Amino acid sequence: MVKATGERTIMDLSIEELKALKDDERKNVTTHGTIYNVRDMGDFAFIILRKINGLVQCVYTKNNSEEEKKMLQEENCIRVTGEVRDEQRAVNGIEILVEKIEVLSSPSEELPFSISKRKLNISLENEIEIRPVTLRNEYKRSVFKLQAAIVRGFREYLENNGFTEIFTPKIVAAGAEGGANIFKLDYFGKKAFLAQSPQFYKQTLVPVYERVYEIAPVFRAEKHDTARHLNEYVSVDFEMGYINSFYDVINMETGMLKYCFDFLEKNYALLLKKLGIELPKFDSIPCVKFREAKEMVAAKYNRKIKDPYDLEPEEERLIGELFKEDHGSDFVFVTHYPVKKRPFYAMDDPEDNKYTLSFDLLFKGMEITTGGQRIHDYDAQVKKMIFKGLYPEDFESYLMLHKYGCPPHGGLGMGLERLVMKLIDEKNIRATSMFPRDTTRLNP
Ligand code: AMO
Repeated sequence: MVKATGERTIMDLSIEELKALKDDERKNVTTHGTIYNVRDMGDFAFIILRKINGLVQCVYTKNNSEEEKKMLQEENCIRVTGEVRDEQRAVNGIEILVEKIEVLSSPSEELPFSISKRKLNISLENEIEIRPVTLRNEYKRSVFKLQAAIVRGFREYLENNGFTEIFTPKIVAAGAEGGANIFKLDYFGKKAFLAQSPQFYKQTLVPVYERVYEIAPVFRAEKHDTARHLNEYVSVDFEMGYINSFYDVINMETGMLKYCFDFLEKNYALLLKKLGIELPKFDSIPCVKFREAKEMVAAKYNRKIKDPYDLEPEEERLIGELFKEDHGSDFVFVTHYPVKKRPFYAMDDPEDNKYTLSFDLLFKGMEITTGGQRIHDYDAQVKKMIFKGLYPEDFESYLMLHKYGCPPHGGLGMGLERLVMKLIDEKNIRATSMFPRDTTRLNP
């Protein structure tokens, strides 16, 4: 009888383990990977192997047989045995002098083009069509490795700060964010929606856990195709109780970003190098009120204020430029957004009830986060719902939070794809969504 013990049964060595082999262990080493690229040098060839955590160079002495040609085909999955030696010119500083290659599997068709170039020379549109293949490109797969690494950093920070991870429903009975960008579903004859955010649930869980977070997909039926909107994106949400003001939320986010960037530098230096990223360094992030930011931009760039209630993308870009110039900061918190543009759960500013105790975080001139303090008082919440033209009876389960008591609280939602997009200086959000969903795309 086979018994699973949980012990290591795949004996392949990672790149770190290959590098750490002692002199007397370096002969007759076996490792596996996919042939990423073959560089024919005449008598010998460099085989670049794509492994779990990077590329390894193998040196293979050729015999020019037909069999060899098949064996060295790109995307062959192979097991290779040979001698490991240091080679500073090779990626990762080692190479394997090949003695034996065993082909484990071969593609049935050759790739439409070589995917081993640093950046693929095709349009984003075409590249997305064949993402199952282009993700094998080392740069491309590094982008999504970075996404995963950032989430690890955030998670570690939030856990260290007492947050509990939650998993909330994505099929819901009511929209949390208002507006028309909500997907409708037929749920066994009942009207249902795809969650635009975990807003109601994360607030509901504040009286339970005090601090909660969720990193999960959310859905927006945006009808327009822009370079910064997806119909499904990953939202990094947290919510915290007993805040004194929304500045506590702002501070938590600043701490989270600082921690995450340090975490990346400590644990993913090679990845950052591969992507050519310089992480922003900062001790603090400047804050500016919405109205002042608008006026500053109008004055400095000689622009008319067209929409007094929201920031146009161009205004965000200019605020980013202005704060980079004047404060050397890639980040800026824009605070106190107008009531008119904020959802019903946002708390009004007691000093001026046309504005809310809310904020956006702009990074390199683009909104990446929205957050703020929420209404925690039942009567105030019901009143605000009615003011916004909503029916409190539609929100019965959400309102239990207010009815049965909850602390002053606030939180935020960050678009993960937008953060990565700005970090790697991509112009289109589809470059940082693994399998993007937009108005025309359900595949791959
Ligand atoms: P909001 O709707 O502003 O706020 O969304 C929060 C953040 O999510 C990102 N984002 C998007 N990313 C890609 N495609 C989209 N269509 C898209 N829409 C939004 C942005 C944005 O800043 N519940 C609140 C958050 C809160 O207050 O806790 C909310 O969802 O980066």
